Amino acid sequence: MKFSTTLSAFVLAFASFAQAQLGDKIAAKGKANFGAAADANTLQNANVQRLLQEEFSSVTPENSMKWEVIQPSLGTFNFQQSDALVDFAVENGLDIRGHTLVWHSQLPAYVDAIIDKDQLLALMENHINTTMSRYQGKIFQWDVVNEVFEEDGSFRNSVFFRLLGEEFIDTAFNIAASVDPSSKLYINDFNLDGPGPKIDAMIGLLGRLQTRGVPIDGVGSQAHLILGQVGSVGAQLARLAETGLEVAITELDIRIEAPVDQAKLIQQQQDYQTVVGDCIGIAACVGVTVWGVGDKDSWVDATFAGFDSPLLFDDGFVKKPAYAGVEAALGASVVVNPGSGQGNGGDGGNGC
Ligand code: 9MR
Repeated sequence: MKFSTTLSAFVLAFASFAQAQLGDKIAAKGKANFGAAADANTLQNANVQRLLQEEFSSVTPENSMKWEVIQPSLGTFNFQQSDALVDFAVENGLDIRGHTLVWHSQLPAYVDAIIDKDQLLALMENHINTTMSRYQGKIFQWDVVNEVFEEDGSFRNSVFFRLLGEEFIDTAFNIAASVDPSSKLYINDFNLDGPGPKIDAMIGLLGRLQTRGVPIDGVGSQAHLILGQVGSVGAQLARLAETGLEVAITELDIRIEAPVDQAKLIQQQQDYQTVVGDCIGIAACVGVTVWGVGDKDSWVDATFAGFDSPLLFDDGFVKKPAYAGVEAALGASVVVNPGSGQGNGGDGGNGC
């Protein structure tokens, strides 16, 4: 009896030692995190909890720290969902990326309706203060402002920009830095994956913020990508890194146009290897977060008709070939047969 208990303990210990842990592997490359988005809703699934524990080193609240959830009506704060995520992360030793404090979307109507500059400033200050202080010292990176640019590089016509101009960004970072100096403060955006006016505008802004001494630490490239269209990601990440700030891939997914077949899944494996490899190859790139654990829970299904299967684990939370692509990029082993989805000498593709 005692022997078998000891044996099972050994087998368990060995099994967990042998498990591929993306967080550990990226740490061995000198990076901070390999994370995934989750929230109380997706955490209800035991597979999501297990994979976060086994594979990832950080978690981003997919929705629970957004303004409409935290402060749905003026002065009424609700931290129930974000607390659940933070508690899970703390219990399981996961770092947390805070997302997001000042964003035009998922913003209650009472904020959008403001027309007085001072009222908006006071509200922003109170929202950032209240939210950040609750989790002070627990959030290693915060997306302080999110998605400030239109595709043509002009500032988005949010209530923040309308009333305060570009300076709303300075103000948000200054407040954030005063609340939690231990957290790295980020600006985050999508479609920074290819050359064009949007990334040019971002790089211009980052230069001005630095010149003005704004306490910004990093820029997040969300990287919501399309199968076969990842070739320019590395060069653009390198341009962001040239600003001297740290960079991170913050919301990675690579969506596939239906019908999904094996050839497309293998292309996706190569695309994941390319993109994660891009971060590994850039010293200032500190980590990668994928926007969800399993395909089943991804925003892609609900948002892009005809697109599917963007993540590392399938609808049944089984590893996809994409997982082996990430492992290969993390240098765990070499992909000797990119067609098999498990030709990495490790445990990629074994479905656990
Ligand atoms: O994944 C999020 C989805 O559940 C929400 O419905 C959506 C609402 O805007 O936001 C999604 O997350 C977004 C993130 O917060 C910011 N970058 C784009 C992400 C995908 O839309």
